[in-house]
Amino acid sequence: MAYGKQWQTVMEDGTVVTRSNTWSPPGSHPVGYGVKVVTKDGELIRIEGDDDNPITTGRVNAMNLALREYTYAPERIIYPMKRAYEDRGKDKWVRTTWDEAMDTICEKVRYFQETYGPESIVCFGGTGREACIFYYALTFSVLQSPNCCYTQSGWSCYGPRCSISDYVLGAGYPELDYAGHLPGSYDDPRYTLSKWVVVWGKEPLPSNGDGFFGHCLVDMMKRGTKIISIDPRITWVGAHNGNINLQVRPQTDTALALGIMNLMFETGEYDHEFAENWIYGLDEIKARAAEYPVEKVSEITTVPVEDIKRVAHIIGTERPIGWAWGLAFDQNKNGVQLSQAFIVLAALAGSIDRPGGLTLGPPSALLGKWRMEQRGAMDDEVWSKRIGAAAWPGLSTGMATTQPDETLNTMETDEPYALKMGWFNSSNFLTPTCSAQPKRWHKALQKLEFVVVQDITMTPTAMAVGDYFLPMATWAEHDGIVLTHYGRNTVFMGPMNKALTVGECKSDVEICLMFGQRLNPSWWPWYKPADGKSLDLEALQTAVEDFYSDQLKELGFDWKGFQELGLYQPGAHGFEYEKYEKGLLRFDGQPGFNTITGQIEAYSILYESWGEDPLPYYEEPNYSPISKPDFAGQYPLITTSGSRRYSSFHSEHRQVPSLRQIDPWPWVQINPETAKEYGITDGDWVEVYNMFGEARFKAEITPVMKPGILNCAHGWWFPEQDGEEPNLFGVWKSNFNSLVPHFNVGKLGFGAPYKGVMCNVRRVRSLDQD
Ligand SMILES: Nc1nc2c(c(=O)[nH]1)N[C@H]1C(S)=C(S)[C@@H](COP(=O)(O)OP(=O)(O)OC[C@H]3O[C@@H](n4cnc5c(=O)[nH]c(N)nc54)[C@H](O)[C@@H]3O)O[C@H]1N2
Ligand SMILES: Nc1nc2c(c(=O)[nH]1)N[C@H]1C(S)=C(S)[C@@H](COP(=O)(O)OP(=O)(O)OC[C@H]3O[C@@H](n4cnc5c(=O)[nH]c(N)nc54)[C@H](O)[C@@H]3O)O[C@H]1N2
Ligand SMILES: [Mo]
Repeated sequence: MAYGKQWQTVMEDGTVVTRSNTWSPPGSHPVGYGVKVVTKDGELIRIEGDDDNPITTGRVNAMNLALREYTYAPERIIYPMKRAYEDRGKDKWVRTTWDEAMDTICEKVRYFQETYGPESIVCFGGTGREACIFYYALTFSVLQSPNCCYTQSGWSCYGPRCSISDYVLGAGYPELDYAGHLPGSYDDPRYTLSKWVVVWGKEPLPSNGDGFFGHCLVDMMKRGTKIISIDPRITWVGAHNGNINLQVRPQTDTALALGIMNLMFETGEYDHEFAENWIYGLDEIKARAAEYPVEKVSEITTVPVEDIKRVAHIIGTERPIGWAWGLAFDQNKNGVQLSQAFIVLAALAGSIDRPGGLTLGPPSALLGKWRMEQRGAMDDEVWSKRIGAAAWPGLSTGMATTQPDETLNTMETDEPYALKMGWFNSSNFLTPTCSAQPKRWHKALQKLEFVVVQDITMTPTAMAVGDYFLPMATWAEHDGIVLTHYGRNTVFMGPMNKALTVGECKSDVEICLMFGQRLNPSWWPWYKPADGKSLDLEALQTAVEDFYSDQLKELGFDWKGFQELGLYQPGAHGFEYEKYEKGLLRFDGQPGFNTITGQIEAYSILYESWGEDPLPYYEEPNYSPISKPDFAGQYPLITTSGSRRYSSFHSEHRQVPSLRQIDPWPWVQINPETAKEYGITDGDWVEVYNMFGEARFKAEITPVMKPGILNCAHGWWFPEQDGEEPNLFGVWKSNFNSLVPHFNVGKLGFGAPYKGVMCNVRRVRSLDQD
C-alpha cells in the first residue's frame, strides 16, 4: 500500500485497511505513529504499525496496540448519560439522547451566562490530547467564558517551557533535530547527525512527550550519537555504553545549568560568533553564572565536579549538540529560570535552528491563528475577569488559561466571584493527575451547580460531580489532524482518518461544532443540520471536513487533499534552518528572534517589566531536608514522581487487561541501600508520606535510583473497585498528589514540586491494611 491517494483499501478477505495517524483518545501526545487500522464489517480487528511511515517506520506503542480491547471494553460509555443532581456520587446514571442532552445543557449554559455572567462557567482541560486544541475554543467561543483551567499546580507541564521560549527565545517550542521534518530522514543532505544529545529531565522512550518521537534516540544512537542524561535515575538511554549520566538531586537543575555555563565562560569554550551576534545580556549572564562555581554546584546538585567539567567541555567543543528537554523543567519551582538557562546553554553550544541541534517553529502555526482568535468571542470586560490573570501577568501573557492554584482559591472562597457551572474536557484530575491537594479540589467542586463531563469511561471525577456524561470517540472513530507540538513546531503532520463508528460517541471537534452551532452560530458556522436542531450525522461529517479544509487552506490543500497527501513534512514544502538569519522568525520579516530586542534574551526585558529578576538564578526548593531542617528528621527522603510507563497515559488504561498486566499496581522505585535501611523488600506495599498527605505503592527495588530518592507512580485509580462515594474507585489510596503542596509555585506563577518533595516511607500490609 503506497502512500498517497490510496489511504483506504478493501482487501480480498473483506477487511478494510485504513491508513491513519494516532492521537487521542485513547491518550497520547501527538506523536502520530503511522498505523493501519484493520476493520471488518465496521468492527475494529487490529492496529498494525505502518512500515511505510518514514518517521515511525512501523513502530507503535502498547496503548495503541491495545486499541481493540479499549474500544470494546465493557466499562466504555458509548451513549450520552445523565444523573439527577441529588444522586451525585452514586451510580445512578441513565441513558439519554444527544437531542435531550444538548437541549438541557444549552439551556443551563444560557441560564448561568444570563444570571451570573459567562465567567461563572469554568472549563477544565487536561494534557495535550487532541482535546487541548479544542477546549480553548469550547471555553471562549462556545461557552463564552474566560475561564479555561488546566488544573496542575503552577501550570507545571509544557506551558512554562513554551512561555519561556516565547519570552526569551522568541520562537515556538525548540525541538531536537531528528530529521523528522525532512523527507530524506537522517540521510537527507540538509541534515547532520548530533554528536551528543543532552537528554534533560525527559524520558522520551515511554513518554514521546508532545509529539517528540522518542525512539528517534535509538535510531540516532545506532548511527553513533552519544547521550548525556541529566536525571536522578539512570534511564534506559543513559545506561548505554559511552553515555554520561549526571544523577542530579531533584529540583537542583538550575544550579547545574548555571554551573555548566560558568565553566564554558571560564574556559572560553563556546560559540563566540553566535553568542556575540545573537545573545542579549552576555556580560550580565557571565556575571550571574560566575556566582555558580563548580564546587558549589557540585555540593548543591550532588553531581561530582569532574562529571560537570566533562559535560561543560563536550557541550562547549563538540558539534552538533542536540537537546531534549522534558517535564522536569516545569514541575520545579526553579523551572522558569531553568528553561531560560537551558536556552542560553543551547545558544552557547551553537545549537539554535541548526542541523543536528534544535529546530524552531515559524511564528504562525497551523490552527494557531484560529485558536488565538477565539478570545475575540468575548468583550474586554469579560476577558478581564479571567481568574488570576491580573495577578500573574508573566503566566497569563503566555497562557490563555486561568492560573490553576488561583482557581481552587476562587472555588473555595467565591472571590472575586462564584463559579457555578463546570465542563470537564479531557481531565480526570481528582486522580493524581494534575491537581495538587486533590481532596480540597474534590470538596470545592461539589459547589458547582451543574457539571458536564466528556470522557470515555466512568472516571472518579465524573462519578463524584458529573451531571451529564458525553461519550468520546477514539482517534480511529473520527477525522482529525495530528500536529506535533500542537503547531508550535510542526515536525510533521498526519491525518487521522475515521475507520469505524462506536455507539453514539463523538469527537471533541464534533462536540464543539454541535454546541457552537447552538450557542454561538456566528463563530461556529460549519454545522448545518437539516431540520435546524437535531443530530444530523451527515451534516456533522461535512462540517468536520469543511472546518479542517478552512484550517488547511493556508498550506494550499483541503481536507480531502490532506488525506491523499498522507503526511506533511515541512522539509518538502520550503523548511529552512537558521531562520533568524533569514527574517523567517519575526512577524515584521526582519532577521532576528521574535523578542523585544530581536536577540535571545539571557537578560529578559519582559521579566524586568514584570518586576522580576531578568536573569536566571537558583533557589533551594521549599520542601527539602535542607530548606526545612526542622522536618529533616521526620521526612529525610526526597520523592520525585510520574516518570512515564509504556502501560498507561496518566489515569487512562487502568481498565485495559493487557496493559494492566504490565503494571498491575502503583509502584515506587527505591534504591537497594535505602530499601534495606527502611526494612523494605521488593514487592512490599509501602506508604509514602509527608506533612501534606500519604499514598500507597508497591516497592520496586532498583539500582537505577539514587540512594535517598524515591520515584512514585501517578495517575492511579482502580476501575475494578466500588465507584460510588466515598470510595470513588479507590481514588484516594495511591494518590501521590496529596503529598504535593497547594500554591507553592515559582517565578511568574509557574512550576510546582511534583518532581521533588521531602517525605518518609514505611512498610504496610497492603493497599488497605496497616
Ligand atoms: N506512556 C505515557 N506517555 C506519556 C504520558 C503518560 O502518562 N504515559 N504523559 C504525557 C505527558 S502529559 C507529559 S508532560 C510527558 C512527560 O514526559 P517526559 O518529559 O519524558 O517526563 P517524565 O517521564 O515525567 O520524566 C522524565 C524524567 O525526569 C526525571 N526526573 C525527575 N525529577 C527530576 C529532576 O528534578 N531533574 C531532572 N533532571 N530529572 C528529573 C525522571 O527520573 C524521568 O526519567 O509524557 C507524555 N507521554
Ligand atoms: N504526581 C504527578 N502528577 C502528575 C504528573 C506527574 O508527573 N506527577 N504529570 C502531570 C502532567 S504533566 C499532566 S499533563 C497531568 C495530566 O492530567 P490529565 O490530562 O487531566 O490526565 P487524566 O487524569 O488522564 O485525564 C484525562 C481524561 O481525559 C480522557 N480523555 C482521553 N483522551 C481524550 C480526548 O481526546 N478527549 C476528551 N474529551 N477526553 C479524553 C481520559 O479518559 C481521562 O479520563 O497530570 C499531571 N499529574
Ligand atoms: Mo503533561
